Amino acid sequence: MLSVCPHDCPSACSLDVTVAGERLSSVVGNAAHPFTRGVICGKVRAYAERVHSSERVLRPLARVGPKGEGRFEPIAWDEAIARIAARWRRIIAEDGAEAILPFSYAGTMGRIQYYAGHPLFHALGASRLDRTICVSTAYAGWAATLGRITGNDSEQMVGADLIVLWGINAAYSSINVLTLVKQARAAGAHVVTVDPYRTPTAAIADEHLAVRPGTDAALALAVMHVLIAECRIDRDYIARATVGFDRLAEHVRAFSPEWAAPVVGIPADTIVAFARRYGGSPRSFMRVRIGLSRHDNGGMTCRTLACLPALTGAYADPHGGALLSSSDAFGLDDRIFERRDLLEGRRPRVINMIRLGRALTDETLAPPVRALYVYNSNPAAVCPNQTLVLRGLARDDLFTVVHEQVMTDTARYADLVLPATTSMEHVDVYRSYGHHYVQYAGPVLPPQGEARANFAVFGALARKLGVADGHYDKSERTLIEEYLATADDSARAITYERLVRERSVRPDLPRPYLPFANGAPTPSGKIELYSETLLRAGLSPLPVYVPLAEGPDNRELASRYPLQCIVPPNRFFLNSSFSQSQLLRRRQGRPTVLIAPADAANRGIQDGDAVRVWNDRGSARFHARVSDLTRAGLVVIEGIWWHRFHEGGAGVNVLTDDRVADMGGGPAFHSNLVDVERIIE
Ligand SMILES: Nc1nc2c(c(=O)[nH]1)N[C@H]1C(S)=C(S)[C@@H](COP(=O)(O)OP(=O)(O)OC[C@H]3O[C@@H](n4cnc5c(=O)[nH]c(N)nc54)[C@H](O)[C@@H]3O)O[C@H]1N2
Ligand SMILES: Nc1nc2c(c(=O)[nH]1)N[C@H]1C(S)=C(S)[C@@H](COP(=O)(O)OP(=O)(O)OC[C@H]3O[C@@H](n4cnc5c(=O)[nH]c(N)nc54)[C@H](O)[C@@H]3O)O[C@H]1N2
Ligand SMILES: [Mo]
Repeated sequence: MLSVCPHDCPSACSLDVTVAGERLSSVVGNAAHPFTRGVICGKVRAYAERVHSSERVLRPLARVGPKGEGRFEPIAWDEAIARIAARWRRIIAEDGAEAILPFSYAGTMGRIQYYAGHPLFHALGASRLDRTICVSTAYAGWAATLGRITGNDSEQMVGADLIVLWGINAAYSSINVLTLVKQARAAGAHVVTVDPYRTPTAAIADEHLAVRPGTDAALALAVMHVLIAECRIDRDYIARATVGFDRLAEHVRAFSPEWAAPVVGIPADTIVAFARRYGGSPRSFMRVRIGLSRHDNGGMTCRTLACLPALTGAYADPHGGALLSSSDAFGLDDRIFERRDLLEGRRPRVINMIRLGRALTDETLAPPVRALYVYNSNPAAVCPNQTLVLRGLARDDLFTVVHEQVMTDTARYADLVLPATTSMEHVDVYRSYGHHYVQYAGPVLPPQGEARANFAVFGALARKLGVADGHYDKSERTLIEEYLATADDSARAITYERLVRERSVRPDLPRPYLPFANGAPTPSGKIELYSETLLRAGLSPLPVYVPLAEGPDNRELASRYPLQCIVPPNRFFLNSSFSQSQLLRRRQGRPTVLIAPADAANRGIQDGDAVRVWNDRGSARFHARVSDLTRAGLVVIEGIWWHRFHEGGAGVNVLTDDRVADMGGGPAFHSNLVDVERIIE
């Protein structure tokens, strides 16, 4: 039977699943799917263990012990719904609906279950959550240059002369990109990765540019300097598709490879060689991911990178260009799920999700957050400034409901835990941010225990509270039909019948897909090398490199915390999902910090030693992996372990800050200064 991987990953793989009796017995990649091509990650191959996990929440639970301890007793669904409705009614009467805060992200990418709560919370007038934790900063930067979140189709990289994997560890986080890269390489492409440490993706590339974190814009400016100085540019394309070239050309004269070398941490002649190779052919495909945007300067960095293919005309080449995300490649309107109309003109306050800890602990906030409803997310583990998040979640006067598949760190702080179905047990429609296929998946298993889908639970709450119930009376079929009815010309071919029959349908997009061949949907209609919009927002209208607020240029802080620390994904977890799996925890090993031999030697640390990593925000325990995969001055902590499985009980995000990056309200997860010491026991 076919299904779809629901997780927050650009691959949105088509799955071939086998069910034996009432149990999922195997999950493999759908060999017939043109993008998945039978290849899926190790996490999802182990999906049976997730669906039938001993950590599954199977009944509604009410807390009996202190918050965080995880002692609960079962209650009936009706009782749970009645308790929530009664408590919310009281809070609304006393403090208004803004005292209720929903908290969710992309635990599932399925459109129905992702947006299930929005209509209810809008109708109540609850606080709105600004869902910034992942892509907002990158997308804001990309849009500043290109106006729209799309790019050349990743399948087009096969045939490229050069592939630049910029801030993407595809071997861990989007395995299908690697399939394409390997194919392109076999056909002659030279592959360069740009990443602060030697990831498994860098290890298979022809070349690895080990940039210092947060300095990609400096590298890109120096590349532009060389391209323009040596006339390796496409003047026709620039004239037809861009604005601001003359100002950019004047501006980048100052940013020579010699200027960039000490900033970026790679030699000037390497930068020159890279620029020449990049400018040697418009057949250069840049696959950019979010890693490089998770810094104070992340929006400007993405905006700067998006300018590069415009100089060489690569955007118009059938095998060139750039892709950050394909999420707006065609029009299907999420607003039919989100139902902003139910706000009826009200404008409840907006709370940035990366500042959850502050929202829960700020005593001046009026009204205070008195009720939190968490679904599709595990904020106790994934939010920055974890110490503050946990302090907030531990508040005795906070009424917390967590709707979950598994007993996460966050669920342990709940007053009520509600059991959620997995994608194997409910219906949804999926689109991807890495490819162009729209997919449908229905249940292959009955709901486990008393689990219910998000849409059903919000429907029960809406009926009990007497708001927005009309929306929740719709069937999944009606919702999907309404969604497909919003299609633009290219997506019109996707009908409900076709989607259910074929499971995966590609909209009628041209091949090759070249959205920026002649310009871009910005205010000027062109690719904006110079941006009036950024100028009006108080930012530089031209691409610039801004040193990190928390980086080596912050001399005072760097004297106390001499190591930069980035915190990218690991191979076997997806954010904090799959940390519940004994099998995948075993494969992953243990919470680890990668440290260069020189930094380890200075601190008397040997491979495998227990170490403490700390800064002013907090301290957590890891085991050291001493290796030249990283460079002196940079430590790397991959992945997010549940606290329960983390020695010392604190996770990686005690080290990260809730500072907001330059654009889009997103976090600076990778801009951290820390120190490391051996734990002597
Ligand atoms: N296995 C696994 N897969 C995942 C996830 C996971 O947690 N685990 N998470 C999923 C989610 S939610 C997302 S958003 C996506 C993608 O999430 P991303 O965070 O974009 O992850 P990666 O594609 O691994 O790319 C991150 C890479 O960027 C690098 N990086 C960090 N700072 C810089 C910098 O300043 N410059 C440059 N050039 N590189 C930098 C990191 O070292 C890392 O190798 O992955 C999804 N897939
Ligand atoms: N240190 C560090 N922190 C990070 C990152 C990083 O790279 N490093 N990456 C950040 C990024 S990119 C992101 S996107 C965030 C992600 O943060 P989250 O969105 O919180 O992601 P997950 O940890 O995968 O947690 C999702 C939860 O949703 C639950 N879930 C799945 N499907 C359903 C459903 O249908 N219904 C309900 N009710 N629940 C469901 C899962 O069981 C899981 O516990 O984390 C961020 N945090
Ligand atoms: Mo993400």
